[in-house]
Amino acid sequence: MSDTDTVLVNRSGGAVTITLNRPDKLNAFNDDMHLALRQALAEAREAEDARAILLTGAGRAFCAGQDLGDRDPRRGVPDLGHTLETFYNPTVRLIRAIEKPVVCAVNGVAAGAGANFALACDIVLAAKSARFIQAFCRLGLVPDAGGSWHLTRLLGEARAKALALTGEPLDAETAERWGLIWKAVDDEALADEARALVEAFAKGPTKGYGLTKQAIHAASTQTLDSQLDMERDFQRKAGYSADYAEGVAAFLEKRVPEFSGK
Ligand code: LHQ
Repeated sequence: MSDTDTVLVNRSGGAVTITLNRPDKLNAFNDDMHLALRQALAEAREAEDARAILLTGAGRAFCAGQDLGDRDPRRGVPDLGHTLETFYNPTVRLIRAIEKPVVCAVNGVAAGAGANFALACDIVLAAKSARFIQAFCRLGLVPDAGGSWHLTRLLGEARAKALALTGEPLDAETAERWGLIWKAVDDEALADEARALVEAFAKGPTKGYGLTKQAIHAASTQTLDSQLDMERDFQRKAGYSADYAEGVAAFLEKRVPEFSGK
């Protein structure tokens, strides 16, 4: 890890912290940062002893979306569909597919795809000074990185359209009130609160968390009937886990469970 790395990775016990690290550019994405983020996420997904992930940004911003200097039409018209297919979409799919909790600590402004990467995470905490900006409309673009999907599901069409068509910044406390994120936190408390949450997840029943994520993701497209079937199948799997045995034993023995994540 060096100061010039576009993404910093820190392991502490089962918690992996991934920090977007181009603070001079408000952590805007260049191609290198895309690939480094994807590699860090993929490694955290694969490592058995990595049990929870925290995504955050270095400096005063979380992420300003695409580095616009790298997709400047004055230097030749770029194929932005190719950019999404190559860089953005695989990472959004990966975040959603990780069978471990992914927490996002939005430490400052989150604009464009930066905002929408945050929304792809499982739990979003944001500093009260942070703002979410669907900046795409200012450039003649459409919300990407899953933004049109997450905004609509989380907020409904009225608010999703207003945010996307006006590009008006949404402050963290309103984002919490509207249900776009989990919690707005005092700026100076954000890092500690996010770390505590991820450390707690890293000691939790990882298999059960993974199945819970999958069930909730499926809920928006399934009927109640199919969802009940899925819950039955997932509960069967969870019931065979070592963590279920430990959870019940700990409850009955009136002690704190020691989950292995297995
Ligand atoms: C930046 C950026 C940036 C480069 C700040 N790029 N330098 C996908 C497919 C392919 C192409 C298109 O995009 C997409 C997805 C997207 O994400 S589209 C949306 C792209 N993002 C934006 O439009 C946001 C652009 N940034 C801003 O509007 C402002 O910087 C915000 C509101 C985020 C923050 O404003 P301030 O706090 O006033 O900071 P600032 O504007 O002064 O920025 C600080 C520096 O960061 C500055 O550089 P400088 O050398 O002058 O200090 C900016 O140029 C640079 N920066 N965002 N996206």
